[in-house]
Amino acid sequence: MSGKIVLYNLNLSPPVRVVKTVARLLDLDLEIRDVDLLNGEHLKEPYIKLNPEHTVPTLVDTDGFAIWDSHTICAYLVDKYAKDDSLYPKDLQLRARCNQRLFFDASSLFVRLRDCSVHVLWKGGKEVPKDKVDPIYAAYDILEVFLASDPFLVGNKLTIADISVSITLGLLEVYAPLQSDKHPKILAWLKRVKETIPFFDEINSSSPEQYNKMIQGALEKNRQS
Ligand SMILES: N[C@@H](CCC(=O)N[C@@H](CS)C(=O)NCC(=O)O)C(=O)O
Repeated sequence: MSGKIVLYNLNLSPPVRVVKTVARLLDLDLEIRDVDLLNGEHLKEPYIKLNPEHTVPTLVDTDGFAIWDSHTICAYLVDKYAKDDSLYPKDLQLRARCNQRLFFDASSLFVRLRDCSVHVLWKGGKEVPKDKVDPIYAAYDILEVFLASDPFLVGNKLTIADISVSITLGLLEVYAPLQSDKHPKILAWLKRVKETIPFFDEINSSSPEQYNKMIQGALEKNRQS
């Protein structure tokens, strides 16, 4: 055991960057171990033994406890290491609302992003069809409602839900750019999240461009084949 909390990493991955952002807010010193997803390292031992779902991020705490899924990891880190509960409130109803937003990220936003990625990167898609882009815009409409009367996704304070959702949106925008006339609440909230986390861009800003390059390159190649 290294004595440090270990994070299994892929820089481009939104859920990994969510954990990195939360860990930095908590002042945690992580040992970063890259996982070579392109060459299938995540599908083999020893990684598959650590996390049978073979996803990144996986976190291993200093006592050897292993946990994965960014939402679960962030909740765990705040519960265990934060000085207070503001990032993941203990109040029953605030926590329920925070969980609802986290599950919205996991079950709606991230799934729609993965659908588009799989279509282009693994299924040879020559374009991203409307039936994959429309559900992203439908999710944005729901987010506009979540943000109708509060500055953050759970009331007036930043929580791990804001971090998860904002980072997923960074890549979703590659397929469905936000529009100032249709998504004013989301755009104002994104600005607020970035202002609240001074190092947000340091961890997250280069990935949407890199991801966009990868997707445009794959689309180009798929069109030629
Ligand atoms: N719900 C998970 C999603 C994690 C996920 O799907 N990560 C992708 C990279 S962005 C991955 O590891 N894919 C490899 C695989 O599913 O085999 C989380 O929030 O951590």
